Amino acid sequence: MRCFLAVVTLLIASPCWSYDRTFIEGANNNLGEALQFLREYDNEASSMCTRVTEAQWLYATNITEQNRKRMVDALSLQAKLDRVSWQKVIQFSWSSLPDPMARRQLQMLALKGRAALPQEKQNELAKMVAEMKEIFNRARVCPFATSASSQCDLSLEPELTRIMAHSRSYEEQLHAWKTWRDATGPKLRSRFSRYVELANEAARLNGFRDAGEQERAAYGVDDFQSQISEVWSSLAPLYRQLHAYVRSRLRKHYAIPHRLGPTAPIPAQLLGNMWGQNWKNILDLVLPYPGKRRADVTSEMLRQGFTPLRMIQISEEFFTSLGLKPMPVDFWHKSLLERPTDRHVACKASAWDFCNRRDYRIKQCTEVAMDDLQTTHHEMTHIEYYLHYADLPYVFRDGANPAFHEAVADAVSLSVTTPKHMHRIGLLNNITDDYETDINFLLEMALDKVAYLPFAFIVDQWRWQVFSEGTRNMNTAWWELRSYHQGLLPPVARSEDDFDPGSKYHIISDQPYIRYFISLVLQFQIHQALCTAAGHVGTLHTCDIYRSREAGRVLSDIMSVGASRPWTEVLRVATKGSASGLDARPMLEYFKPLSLWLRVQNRDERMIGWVTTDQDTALYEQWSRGSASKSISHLLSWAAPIITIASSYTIIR
Ligand code: X8Z
Ligand code: ZN
Repeated sequence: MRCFLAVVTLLIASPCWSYDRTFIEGANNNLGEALQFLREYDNEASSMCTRVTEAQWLYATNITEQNRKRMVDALSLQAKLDRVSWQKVIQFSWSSLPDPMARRQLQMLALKGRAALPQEKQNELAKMVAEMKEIFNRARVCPFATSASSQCDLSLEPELTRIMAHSRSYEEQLHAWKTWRDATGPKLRSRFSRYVELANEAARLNGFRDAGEQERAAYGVDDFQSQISEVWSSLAPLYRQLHAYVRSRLRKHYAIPHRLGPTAPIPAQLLGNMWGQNWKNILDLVLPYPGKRRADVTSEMLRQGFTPLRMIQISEEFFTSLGLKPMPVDFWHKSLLERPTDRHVACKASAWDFCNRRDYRIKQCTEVAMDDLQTTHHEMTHIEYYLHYADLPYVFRDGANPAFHEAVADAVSLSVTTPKHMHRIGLLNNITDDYETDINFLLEMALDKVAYLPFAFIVDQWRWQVFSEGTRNMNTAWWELRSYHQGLLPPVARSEDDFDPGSKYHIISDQPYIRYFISLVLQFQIHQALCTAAGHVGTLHTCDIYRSREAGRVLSDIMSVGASRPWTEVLRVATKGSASGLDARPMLEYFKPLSLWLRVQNRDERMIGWVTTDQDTALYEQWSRGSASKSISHLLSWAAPIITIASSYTIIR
């Protein structure tokens, strides 16, 4: 399923990938036997997937201890099948088989996951991750204002998330920020260190240098690190403009010159989100033209008597208008579209493929609201993807790379979010076509997408650094990246007794994160390709592909090949040859009007970027200056074009 419990799947996406490493493979080069194995694997893995997904669905839609046990049992059976299959795969001399599709499937299976670990270590790794998730999920903190009757029972969702989003009190946000880290990090640290050892051991048994290299191999490009760094370098100037503008607005709102100076990094708790990764919750503090607020589509939906079912039907009509597939029978019978009142469910929206070419479902506790309408379109894009690659072998039933599913779903959302689309589906009376409304719209989009770029970039930069260099000074390394790339600082002193990366679920639950960075950039490339196909004229941010059969064909071409082709080739076909790799330009084009506007707004700012002083770094730096500078030079090599080091200051322009 998408956007639920992520299954870690590591794929080598390109058969022409030529990284210099030793693959594990045997001597059997009998093609007939290989094809026979793949047929059997396809049946077994598909049935197992159906079984596991049913158990996961049951648990997610009725959270009981009994259902949890059933799910765990199913998952351990699946792990067993993976192990046995892996043992069979590596008997083949797969890299020399003459059939390219068989070769590709075997290669993907051979290099996937942690099946190379001996059983007891695999169990230990699974136990470590399960314990970390348990600690994370059970963490509770005390409220800010305590009284004799108050209980220390606030959890991340929904209470702390709400405080971070809606509180405008510096101290209350700081309290939520700090107590969440106190409740998670210290308990996770040693388990995380052991997890790193085991993940590395699995990767090495698979022929990789470490687990980071194994994760990067999923993208099948030789110079992956430098490609993503280059893309981030191209986008960083836009981020710094946004950062400078938001800092100036926060300085006005909070009036705390001693805590937030005109050239300083921003205290990390002020951005409306527990990790400062997405800033859309502070829109009210930074909206450029408050008199030109977006029309309230939600109230129009309520006025028209919308229901969750109607929202799903409208989403389906979006796809059929493109010439894509209607939802299948089981979808209508089995999806969960509203929060049930008789049982506890995991409400996070998700799209499910039961791996039997029949059963596809959405789970969403849908409220009648504009955001939820966008979510129904997003989740339904995942279902369209599943339907389009349904006839491929099991191994290929996935996105072209680990970011593609999200990128395609978000590309569709870029159309659906436009005021033009809301107008076309009868939810906006007229489109206000003026500059100020446009800038408001783009600023809101930037708080969601541009603000998120550096966080999405650094999570795995940090994790890969830990995988390759070890688990000493993990918290300092985290804050070096946070301050350097995001321009954020911890609001209180940190030490190596803290483990702030552990406050983020994806890190402790073993979920790769770079896919979110790739997806951010890729979605604008795909959006542009769809808009070109649709014959859109005008600025990219106003494009809505609704009712364009040509755009539908491009989407269908992307989705139908699943993971059977290298993603670079899929992109080349989608963009009619104009791109075959990650490219920042479409995202820059989308935000061009905002970028120009920000430059004007920021003209009197003392600095576009931030200076991290010795006093700032003393908040988190644990080691001597000598090793700190070693670490900085490591950073320099990732982002050389955007940084100048002057004495002990980091100046970013
Ligand atoms: O994890 C998620 C989704 C599941 S794919 C809820 N997201 C990332 C995050 O929360 O950090 C969506 C945005 C980025
Ligand atoms: Zn998604």
